[in-house]
Amino acid sequence: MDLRPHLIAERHGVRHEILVGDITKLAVDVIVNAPNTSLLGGGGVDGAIHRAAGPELLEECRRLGGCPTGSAKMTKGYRLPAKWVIHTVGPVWRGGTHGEERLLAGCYRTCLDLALRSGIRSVAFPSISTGAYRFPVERASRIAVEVIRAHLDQNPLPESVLVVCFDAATYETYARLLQET
Ligand code: AR6
Repeated sequence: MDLRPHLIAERHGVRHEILVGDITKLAVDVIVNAPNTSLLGGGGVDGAIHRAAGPELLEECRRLGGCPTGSAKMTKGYRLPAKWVIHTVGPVWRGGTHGEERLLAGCYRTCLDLALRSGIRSVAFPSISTGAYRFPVERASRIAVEVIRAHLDQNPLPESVLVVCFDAATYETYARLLQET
């Protein structure tokens, strides 16, 4: 399999890419977390981010009072190489008839707007909702790419946007989509 980064968009000579890896290792301004509405920790990417950031992250999350699905809140990155974490709660997939697509688009849009307002230059997203929340990766990847491209077309920040896939199947789905569009 070809695991090289794939292009989502290019603006002012900067490539916005999809790549394979562990988001907790990236030294970007912001990594995005995919927690549940309590923001008090869990498995998947959420568990990995809390383990790498250390217990101070959970302490700050406790003070945030949760977060509604489709919305986002920002904390410090503590022991992570990333300076900040944006926590956004993706929808649980319930067959597609409960506003899941609109809510997932809302996650990407809210994170990018928050990054813009905070002067953030580089952001890395995981594939939100496509793990424990079972959102089909193909639909989720279309939504992610559409919202990211629309934001990049209209706004100066963030300058760099990455989508980090943890497993080969997710990466291959994104790569296929990006070859078609
Ligand atoms: N780096 C990048 N991506 C990762 C990493 C990592 N270190 N670890 C996992 N992924 P999930 P969700 C991928 O389940 O579906 C939690 O318990 C993973 O392979 O983390 O939004 C929360 O507390 C998948 O492709 O998030 C919530 O209760 C993607 O991240 C619930 O799960 C998302 O999978 C949220 O479920």
